[in-house]
Amino acid sequence: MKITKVRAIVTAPEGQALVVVKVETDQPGLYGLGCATYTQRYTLVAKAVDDYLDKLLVGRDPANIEDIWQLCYQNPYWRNGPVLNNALSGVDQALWDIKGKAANMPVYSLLGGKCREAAMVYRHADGRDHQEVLDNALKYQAEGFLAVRLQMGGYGGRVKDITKSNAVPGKQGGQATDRMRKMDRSDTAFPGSYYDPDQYARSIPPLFDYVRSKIGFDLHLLHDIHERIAPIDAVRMAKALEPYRLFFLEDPLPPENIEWFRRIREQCATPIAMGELYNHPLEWRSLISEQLIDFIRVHISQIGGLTPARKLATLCEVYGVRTAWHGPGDVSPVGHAVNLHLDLACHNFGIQEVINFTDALQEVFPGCPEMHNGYLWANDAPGLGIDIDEVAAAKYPPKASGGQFVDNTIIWTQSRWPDGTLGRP
Ligand code: GCO
Ligand code: MG
Repeated sequence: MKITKVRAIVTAPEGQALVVVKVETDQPGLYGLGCATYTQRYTLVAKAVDDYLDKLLVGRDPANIEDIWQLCYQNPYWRNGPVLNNALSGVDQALWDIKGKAANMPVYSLLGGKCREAAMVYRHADGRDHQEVLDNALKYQAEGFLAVRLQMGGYGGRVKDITKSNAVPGKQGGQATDRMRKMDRSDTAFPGSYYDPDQYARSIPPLFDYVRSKIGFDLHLLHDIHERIAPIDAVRMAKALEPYRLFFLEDPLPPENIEWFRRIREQCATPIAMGELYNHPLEWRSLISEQLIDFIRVHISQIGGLTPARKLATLCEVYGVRTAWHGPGDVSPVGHAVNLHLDLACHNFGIQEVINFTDALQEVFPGCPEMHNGYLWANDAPGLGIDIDEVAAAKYPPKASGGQFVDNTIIWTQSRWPDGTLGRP
């Protein structure tokens, strides 16, 4: 069998640009799909696939997944950057899809078979105040979900819709604090998404206290710090949240401050989930081998696909770390299917983040995983079990403004403190 074509398909059924790689073969009707979504720089990933990986791979045998992975990884000499890792992931996942179709087996079977029926997922409840967050969490609980992530203020807290014209600190904004109001001069402000790290850090433990006091401990609760506070404040927050028994606290520290995880561990037993920003194996190696985190949460296409993710899951299993693969809207349904195949096959699965597979997503990607009573179920079709309708995909081209973009610029990652300093998004 030979590879005849490798190409990128870009589509944005829900506004966010998704990149999917299609690897075609010389066998009639046999092709594979892989997720290569790096939504913030999607055109660059598509270029890397179309201009380099196609030429590198045409004529090779798609059965040799490991060799092709190593080849794509080291061929550019410099490696582990987000653009090339995503391009590589698209090819890698497509090769697993092809192998499954050729063997007439779902990918979870190739990985050793199911060790659970379905994967427990969590949903995101946000709000401007305690009651709004609680109401949204209760809605998910009523729909049968077993785990809910609570966000209020700062990242995910419905501060306001950000556009270029209103992206200045707002006196009226729900988030406005005295500190912000003092700096509120729209004529001089840098555009951005403003938040007050101190106010945000103080607001989260009382939120969990309120929600736990109303619903008890049956529902699993989670929170994402999104690296928005100083390292010592992350230590304080993890410690303050300990009594509320979080399923996990996510992204307390940016990749630049990895050494601080030890400080969190020394202080408390709040479970830590980490990794959506990681690209390089050295970012996770010591966190796992020294048991400084509880859940690995990488964005599988950012680390180069299913092949490295499967090895990473095994490394985690040895050290008692569980998986919680990143599953936001900027993972394509093909990527969500890959997450799920690993969830079903890895004994050390923890929990899965997932999105609503809307009508538009299902129209473009027939075969999306299905959600029932808080669990995500895979179909039993060979390969990844998901397809792309390219005619439908072409109906949803990414736009320069829409989704996260305003004039081809992303505002939400320009997060700023009250005095205008750029913080971490
Ligand atoms: C999450 C995330 C995401 C990221 C997004 C970046 O935990 O789901 O933090 O929502 O912000 O994927 O593009
Ligand atoms: Mg996150």
